[in-house]
Amino acid sequence: MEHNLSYDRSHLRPRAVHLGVGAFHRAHQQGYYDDLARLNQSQNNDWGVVGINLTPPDLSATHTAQNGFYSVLTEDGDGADCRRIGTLLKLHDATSAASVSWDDIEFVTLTITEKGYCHHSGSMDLDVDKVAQDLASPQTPQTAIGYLAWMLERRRQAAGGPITLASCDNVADNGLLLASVLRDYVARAFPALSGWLDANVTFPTSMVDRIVPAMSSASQARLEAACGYHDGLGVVAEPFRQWVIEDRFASARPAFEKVGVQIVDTLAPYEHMKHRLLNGLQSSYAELGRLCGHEGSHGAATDPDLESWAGVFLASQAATLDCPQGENLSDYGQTSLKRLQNPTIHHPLNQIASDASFKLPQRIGAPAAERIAQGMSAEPQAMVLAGWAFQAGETHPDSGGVITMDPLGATIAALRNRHAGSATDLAQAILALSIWPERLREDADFATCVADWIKAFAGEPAEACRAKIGAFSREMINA
Ligand code: NAI
Ligand code: CS2
Repeated sequence: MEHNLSYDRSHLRPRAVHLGVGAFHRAHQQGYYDDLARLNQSQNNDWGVVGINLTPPDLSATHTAQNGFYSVLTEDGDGADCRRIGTLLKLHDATSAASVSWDDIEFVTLTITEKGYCHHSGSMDLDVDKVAQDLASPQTPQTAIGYLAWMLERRRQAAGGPITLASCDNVADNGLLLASVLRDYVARAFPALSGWLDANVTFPTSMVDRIVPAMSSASQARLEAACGYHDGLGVVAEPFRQWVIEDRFASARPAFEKVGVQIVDTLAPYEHMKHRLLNGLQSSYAELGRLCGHEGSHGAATDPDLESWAGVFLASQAATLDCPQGENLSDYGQTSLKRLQNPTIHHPLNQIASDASFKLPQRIGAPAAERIAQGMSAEPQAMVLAGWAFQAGETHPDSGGVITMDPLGATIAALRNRHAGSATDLAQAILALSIWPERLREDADFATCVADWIKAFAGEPAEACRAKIGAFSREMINA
């Protein structure tokens, strides 16, 4: 186990900002900065990060109390490794975020969750209260977009230099989305900033990957047993990690390629592969695995019926993908399943099902629409949406107290109640939602398929749902 830093933190400078210092950022991107700091310091590896959390929980006091250090425990069935991280130089909450100096900041990353972009089809969602409040007083912003706009406006006024903003959230075309929402907000709040933004800011898309479940009392205990001290910022994650960024930097950037980050010209194939295979499988387990009585992805992924399901689902999704350079889609799918079978990572299906209305469109809806457009069956995707139709809006905690939250949850629950007597009406109502690709909303056969699976699952105990999914999967495999 490694407990000590092998570098002198006084060499690090605040050159990067990260918005949304949740479990994921602490376990993933900080590891790459930390790897860089561990390289020979004569190579000017002086990148340190200032973290900003605009929403609770406020971790800044804990960060200060721990002198800015925390640990990441990575584990799987083969072993564990405890890494101490020292590159998160400072952590701010909403009360001090506006006081952060961006003068030396050249690279900004975000993991603010799917709904943190407060958007509707790439424009600001003006129905969100905080958006309206930010537009009314843009110099005291509460949203992430409002905050970024205010910081950039101050940079413009101070004749500051170009800067790169990289969304790292699991949303489709995350760089394009960030650019589009920010431009829309800036045009309304700081019109004079629009031209500066176009000339000085780039928005590379990126794909980030490491399974980092929310901390539980059990993972906290394992972390502290392995690392040897109480750690209020520590996280437990799987060993696997990947970060691919589009090569569109407006300013200096960390030499990430030295520590395994892939800098590529075209990001979409990597993003689609991850969203549709790994994330798609996770979401399929969240919707179907819970119907089969499972609470965590490990239980679902090691259930023989759902393991058969994985083979069918992954092949169906892979048929919609262009293989990124250096990857093999079949191997990627198998590795994804194996990662979910990691016995030490307890990822609650209720957590994965959270915000499903933001996740399923790119994970399930887009590949389903593409399969239909190419004349292929989209039955595996219809099964996932049938499972979602049953459970969206349910807020019963699992045995660990984890509940599912989704901004559209109440809407889906209301549709379910209204159409309780008709699977056909329920399927049509959920598919009419604007979150789905047009092709999917218009396809009567797909709606019938979703309705058939709603009927197949309705009122059935977990054992029967599992048997039906297993039988379907074996039939597909043998076909
Ligand atoms: P978390 O719950 O530990 O942290 C969420 C972070 O987002 C917090 O820092 C919070 O301040 C910020 N946030 C939440 N709502 C916000 C809002 N409305 N405006 C501004 N900031 C907001 O979650 P975690 O694990 O850090 O994941 C965050 C995101 O990272 C995910 O939604 C996903 O897009 C991405 N991600 C997560 C992975 C994981 O395995 N946990 C893996 C790959 C990507
Ligand atoms: C998960 C992801 O909660 C979820 O939606 O599917 O957070 C997943 O664990 C990561 O994308 C893995 O990189």
